[in-house]
Amino acid sequence: MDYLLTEEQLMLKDMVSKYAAEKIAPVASENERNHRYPAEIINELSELGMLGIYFPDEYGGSGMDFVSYTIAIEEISRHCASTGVIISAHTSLVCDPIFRFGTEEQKQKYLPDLLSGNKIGSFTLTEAGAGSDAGATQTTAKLVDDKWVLNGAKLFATNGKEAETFVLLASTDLSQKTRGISAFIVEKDTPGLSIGKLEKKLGIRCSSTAEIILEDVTIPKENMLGELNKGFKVAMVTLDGGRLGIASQALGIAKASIEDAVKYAKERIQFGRPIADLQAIQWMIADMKTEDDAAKLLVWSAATMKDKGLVYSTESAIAKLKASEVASFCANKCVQIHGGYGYTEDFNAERYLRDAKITEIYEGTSEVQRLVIARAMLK
Ligand code: COS
Repeated sequence: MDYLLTEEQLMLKDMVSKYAAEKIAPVASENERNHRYPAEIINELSELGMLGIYFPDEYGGSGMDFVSYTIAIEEISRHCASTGVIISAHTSLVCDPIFRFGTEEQKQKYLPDLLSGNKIGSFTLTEAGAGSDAGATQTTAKLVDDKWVLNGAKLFATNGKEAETFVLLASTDLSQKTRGISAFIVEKDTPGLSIGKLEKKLGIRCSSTAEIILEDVTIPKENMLGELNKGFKVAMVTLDGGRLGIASQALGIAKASIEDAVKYAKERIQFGRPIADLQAIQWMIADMKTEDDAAKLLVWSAATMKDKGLVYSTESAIAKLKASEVASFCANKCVQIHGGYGYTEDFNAERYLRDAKITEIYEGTSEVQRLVIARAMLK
């Protein structure tokens, strides 16, 4: 399907794929087992311009398109899905809303450090009682002496431990639910902001997932991102892009599952011949490839819509729904083809399965994606 890509996109794909195979693959499993944030890899990917792929040069971005971004996330996630989500959350959920909704001053102040990878970003929407129902946000922001004072606790913030810049959603009018939420840019060293519980997770263990506690966190009035009480839309538009980042991460996991399954099927001898000769295995591999190609077309199509400036909320939900379910399907088959060995840490298959599951949950569960798609169909 690479025939759909431009020369520039193909060059990027080649560069990232070689980097990931040489530098990420050898350390991915050990890092994951030790819950180790891949700081060195993130630094090197920053130097390669991978933390600001689709933003203009004037703010320090790499000036490529969004399709290129999806390709890079896929190639990185092919070897380490944790690294994929670290970059995706930073790019899609922090750099993107600042670029799209920020004032010129905010862009000048925050984007160069974020796009160059000098600083890592974290997006904090979720709370204990506001998961799929993101509008139930209870964290508050009150204007006191012309400054915003934030109080509450956010949950499951990807990059929460390493981030220096947060894009944070808080209620500026609790009675208005989704129409009373505003977005803010908050710096890590602001007094009153602390990192709470760090989650212990089934997979993507190199990326931190943190609770962010806000106790009278006082920030300048100009740190509101976008308009007062329009933050829910900032979050939803941001998640439209973020969901394509996760869909691309899912494509990476699916690709890893297919490549490892094919390799193992050719090597593993049972009944006197490679198991690749068995139709049961062949059909699994055929189904994996077919599903993966379908998912990739959906992701690239929605990414192209974003590049063209079209509204792509429904297409993003469709792509994320399909790609995440395909990642789980492929990872599950990869374990199955590996048999008993697939259930051990001697092979990467078990990691792919653990990593795949979260793509069906974060940045909107598969049920939320179906809700978004159904609402668009039935309105
Ligand atoms: N783009 C622009 N605006 C959007 C939008 C989008 N993709 N989706 C919703 N909106 C707008 C709606 O048009 C509506 O606007 P008005 O106030 O002008 O009527 C407003 O946002 C509220 O939308 P809606 O009524 O659909 O809100 P709901 O409370 O029903 O929530 C879902 C909708 C469930 C889709 C939303 O809460 C959601 O995406 N939940 C999952 C959150 C998530 O992904 N969390 C992951 C954590 S982030 S890492």
